[in-house]
Amino acid sequence: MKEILLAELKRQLGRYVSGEELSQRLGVTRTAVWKQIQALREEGYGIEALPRLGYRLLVAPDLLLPAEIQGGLATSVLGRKVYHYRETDSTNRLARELGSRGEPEGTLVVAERQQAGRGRLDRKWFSPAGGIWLSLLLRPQLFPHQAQLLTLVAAVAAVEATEAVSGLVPGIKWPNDLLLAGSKLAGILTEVSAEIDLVHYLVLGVGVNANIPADAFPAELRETATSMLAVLGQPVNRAAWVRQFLQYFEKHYLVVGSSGFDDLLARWRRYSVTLGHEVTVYLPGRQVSGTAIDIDDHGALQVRTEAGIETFPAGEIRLRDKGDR
Ligand code: BT5
Repeated sequence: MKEILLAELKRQLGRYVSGEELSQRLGVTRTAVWKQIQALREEGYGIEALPRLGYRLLVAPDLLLPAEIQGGLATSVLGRKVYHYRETDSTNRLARELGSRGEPEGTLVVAERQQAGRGRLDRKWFSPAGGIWLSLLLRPQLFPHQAQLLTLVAAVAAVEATEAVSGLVPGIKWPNDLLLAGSKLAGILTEVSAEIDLVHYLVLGVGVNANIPADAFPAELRETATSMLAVLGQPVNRAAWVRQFLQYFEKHYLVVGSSGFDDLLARWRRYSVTLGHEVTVYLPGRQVSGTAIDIDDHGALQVRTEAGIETFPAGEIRLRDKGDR
């Protein structure tokens, strides 16, 4: 009901809507309307209330609140349930907890900041206010070795969402980085709970430097990280980014489920800044250099080295001819 009330106030943005009209539209008492107005105010919505005139929405908070994400969201499964935190340790950790408790596919966890945001191999992920820190709970019908492919789905959907809200088209560096002019805009962390031949659930964590000023990055990231704000000079609508991401992701997820990964892999190749380039692949105990030639049907990277073609299902790469740091 709060969502409908908010939608109504937004539809009539800047105008007064009487308590009577709202109570009729929502089919509840005027006291119930007042209670929901109070709840919205507590979330940070600026709502004026005047006797005889009614209610008027003045400002919506710049937060990733469920009502902001779900208003106009055109998905059937993803993001139908949203958990929002002003601050948490890690949205991936929370989503894993929800996964083990049996929460449904598509459940979304978003946070304004994370105190213990994580990258791969337990690396730290810098997660201040202004970014988009989200985790999506999925229950795909896939074998565990196919989970990597969903990282590629997320990367493609993140590029498309970024283009939709900012006009910027990041490149994808295999397997999980989005780059703008060579600097890292976003990263993806996929975690799987599985047995040998069965995925119980999968958590897809995406971190995007949306509205983070360039000088807010700590010294060790200043040379390698970037944000949409830093490139555009103006902030983007973060809730709109999340909505676009969920919509693109769901679209690809459904196609993948019914017809396989061919279309998705073709899109990934189009956005790739890895294929065709000289790379060094870092593996435990050794490193291999060569030309990245393609990704295979499982999302593994194929590299032509002096010894022939080698395939890497996972790993860390450096783009040598792009001055990658
Ligand atoms: C990643 O790891 O790129 C995956 C990042 C996933 C973060 C999301 S946020 C929501 C969800 N909840 C979580 O706890 N995590 C996920 P990796 O490829 O390992 O890259 C990590 C490296 O990127 C670090 O060692 C730093 O060098 C760098 N880094 C850290 N924070 C960054 C930032 N905000 N922007 C760009 N680079 C960053």
